[in-house]
Amino acid sequence: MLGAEYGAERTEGQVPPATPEEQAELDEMYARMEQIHMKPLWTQIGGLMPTTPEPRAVAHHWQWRELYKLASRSGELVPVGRGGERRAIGLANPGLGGDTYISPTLWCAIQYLMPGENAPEHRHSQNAFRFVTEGEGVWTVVNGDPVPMRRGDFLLTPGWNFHGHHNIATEPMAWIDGLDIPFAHDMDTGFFEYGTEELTDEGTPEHSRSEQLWAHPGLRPLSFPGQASASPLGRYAWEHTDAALNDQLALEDAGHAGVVSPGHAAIRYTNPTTGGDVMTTIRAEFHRLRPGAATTPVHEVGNRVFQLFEGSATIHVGDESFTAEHGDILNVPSWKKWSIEAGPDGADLFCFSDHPIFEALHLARTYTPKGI
Ligand code: 1HN
Repeated sequence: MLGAEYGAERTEGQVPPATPEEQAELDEMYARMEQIHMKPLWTQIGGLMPTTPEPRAVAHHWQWRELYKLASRSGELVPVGRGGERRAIGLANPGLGGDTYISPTLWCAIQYLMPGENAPEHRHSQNAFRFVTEGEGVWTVVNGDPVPMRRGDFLLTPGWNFHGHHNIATEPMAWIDGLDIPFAHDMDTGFFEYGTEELTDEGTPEHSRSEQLWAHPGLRPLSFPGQASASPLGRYAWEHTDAALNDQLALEDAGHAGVVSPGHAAIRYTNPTTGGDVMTTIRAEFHRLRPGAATTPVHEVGNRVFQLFEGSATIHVGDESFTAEHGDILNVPSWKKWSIEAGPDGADLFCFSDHPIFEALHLARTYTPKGI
């Protein structure tokens, strides 16, 4: 149906019926093509060039309760250290053939660090972030700068920055990691290097050096002019995200512009040197819905991943609906219509996507169905 709105429905090529003799010749030709690794277009064009995107990835819902239970079990059974590097357990989209890909471009994992544990330093060209679902007590050390990780914080490790983590608390801590590993892997662009086994700075400052420089609203240090392709800010503290969203809803209450749509406040995390996305391959946002409010349904090129942070929501993807609670993770494959309806206590959702890739390549499209 959506295809029709984009142009004429596709018609299959007419293949004239073959006599037994002709069929034998065709079979022989196709067999020879296969032998020397050729494949004709006319047998596959519908799959290669669908009218609108037909993702192999499916929408899938992972329950935080289950993820956490298994991450915690792996904390009892599997040490963290050099070689394995991280106690991170990736989410494998059931449509993607067993690869640890939540979408064709994105990796999403739950990571678990026990009290007193260190995840050793390394660096890779893949871009990475962390979002803290709950807890505190871990510092991630990025290029020697210890960055506190607390509930609701969004933290960056852009490609090729050394990073390791240490838990100084008396409790284990879990968070989610997002990386562009599938994109780097499938495009053969990945590089990796070990750093020190011990962290370069085991300090536990209240604010990272990157926040001291870059976390003052609208104010940039003159010592770092120009644009950086990745945000130099290592931590987007929850208090700022929360306040920004509350203020949008307060403006709505007072009858002023500010929300995306009725009852729907949202922010995008940005690179303070450009105002654009935090990293070249990953976009990150936070959405807050009032009780019962809903987002506008939309189709988009690219892949989104949501984590339900607080409250509850029904997430509609294509013809399916999923009920998400605290910590649950759900992905939206490219071009599947999606919308979110908040539960009775409202809904706070963290969201990341690969949209910057498609915007940079001028492949981005969105489509908002009419009459809804
Ligand atoms: C990585 O370095 C981290 O630094 C997390 O916490 C997940 C998944 C694959 C490869 C490297 C981290 C990762 C990762």
